[in-house]
Amino acid sequence: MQDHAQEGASMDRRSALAALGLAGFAAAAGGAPGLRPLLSATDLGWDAEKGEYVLPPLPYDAAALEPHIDAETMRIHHGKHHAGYVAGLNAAIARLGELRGPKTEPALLQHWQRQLSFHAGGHFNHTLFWRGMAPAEGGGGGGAPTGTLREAIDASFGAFDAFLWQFMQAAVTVEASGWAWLVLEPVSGRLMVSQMENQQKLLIPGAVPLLGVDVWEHAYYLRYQNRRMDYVGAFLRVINWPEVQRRLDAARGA
Ligand code: MN3
Repeated sequence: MQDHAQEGASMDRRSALAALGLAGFAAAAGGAPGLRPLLSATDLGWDAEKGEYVLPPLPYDAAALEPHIDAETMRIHHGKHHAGYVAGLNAAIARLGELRGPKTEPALLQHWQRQLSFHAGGHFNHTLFWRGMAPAEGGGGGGAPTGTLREAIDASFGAFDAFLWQFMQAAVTVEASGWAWLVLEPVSGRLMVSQMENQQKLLIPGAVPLLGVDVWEHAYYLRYQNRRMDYVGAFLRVINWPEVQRRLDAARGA
């Protein structure tokens, strides 16, 4: 009876996924729906031989986003903070590998599962973040989106300005540390703005992250101190809209 119920639930889930066209998508993503079409294993620094991640280099010089994002912040943010998430992710993967078995202390498992979630979020978010920016004034960053991305923004928010307002408000009002994201909600196909607390909480499950701004204080405090709004305004000047368009195309399977 119980087996039958479980089988039924499993079939329902499969049918639901198939109906949403997500079954192949989720399988291809290897349990990380929404991410794999956007970043390759190489982009993420995955070393299959060692079975661990290596911090990927910045896609540009640390000073490339000056004066909007300063070089010192970029160096510390990438070389210390992002590196810390990579190290934490590798440690969590290794520890969980050692903790397999029925006699593992549940609280210890829970600790490392939480570490995995937090540090995987930190690594993936930052990898998307660096590539989501480009130098302003002729370097590809800033301006406004065009093409099908602009059409999707207009259709989902009414106008580009309305999107910008929602995105900035989401970024400025995150409590303590977190992110604001523009995401593709895969079932409705709509673009939405979502907040994230820490590195992993609140984001819509399955949503495809198209553009994120890091509003942890480590992302802006050296240059902007407590003026998060000024930092978010500076971020808008270096958004790599062609990369956001590429992510939207990848997410849609274009
Ligand atoms: Mn950060």
